[in-house]
Amino acid sequence: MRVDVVTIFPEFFQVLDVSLLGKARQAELVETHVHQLRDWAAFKADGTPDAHRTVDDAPFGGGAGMVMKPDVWGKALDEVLQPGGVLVIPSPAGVPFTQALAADLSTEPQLVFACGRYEGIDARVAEHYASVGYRVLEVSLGDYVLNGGEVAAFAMIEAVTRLIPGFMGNAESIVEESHSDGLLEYPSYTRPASWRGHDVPPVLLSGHHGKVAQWRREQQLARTRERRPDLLAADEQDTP
Ligand code: 6GU
Repeated sequence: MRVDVVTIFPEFFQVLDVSLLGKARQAELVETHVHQLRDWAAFKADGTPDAHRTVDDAPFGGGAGMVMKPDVWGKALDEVLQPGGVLVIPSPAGVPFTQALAADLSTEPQLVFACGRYEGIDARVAEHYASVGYRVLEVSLGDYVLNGGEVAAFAMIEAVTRLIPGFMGNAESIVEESHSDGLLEYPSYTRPASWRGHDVPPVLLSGHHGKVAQWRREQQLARTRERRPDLLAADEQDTP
């Protein structure tokens, strides 16, 4: 997989080298390319030089904040998007980013993250690339507001690239983790068996694999019902 990021803060993505993603890159399962959006803002739409390399402008219709200019994004994405590439636009107004979407994106040949700041990117950018045949997704991490798409893109890149087949050493640790089966993960313990007066649940020391598996399933259900009742099917919710 090839991952491209277009941003006015490319330095932010230097961390990509040292995160989990470093392993996938070493195994040559993913290549990352980070681009400075302002490199496509050296000239204004009329062809005259723009010493300020302006990427934003006031919103039509009025209101607070600035909107990122479609002409600058168009020049950038025309160069960066490859045939078959997917355009991902992090936005608090997007569809929810889920484990299922991460798994879906992990099989795409190219992901291009268009990181907007301010009040977002002119809406015609998403419209245009969808109209010429690209898969375009506006995606949100959750119901809270970040200053820009960079932190969200970073989280999505990590969630997607760790699912690329061959990335993780232990395939089971992906199968068992939270959300892959729609439930939260069970609690985990290691030595010592007693710590500051808190004991590891005795069933985990019993050596009885069947009882351990049953206990873990019960813990998953109890945790999910307590913390994330929205993840349970309607007929499982609010059961005493
Ligand atoms: Cl994807 N972007 C921004 N700016 N804020 C967010 C978000 C994305 N997801 C949650 N909050």
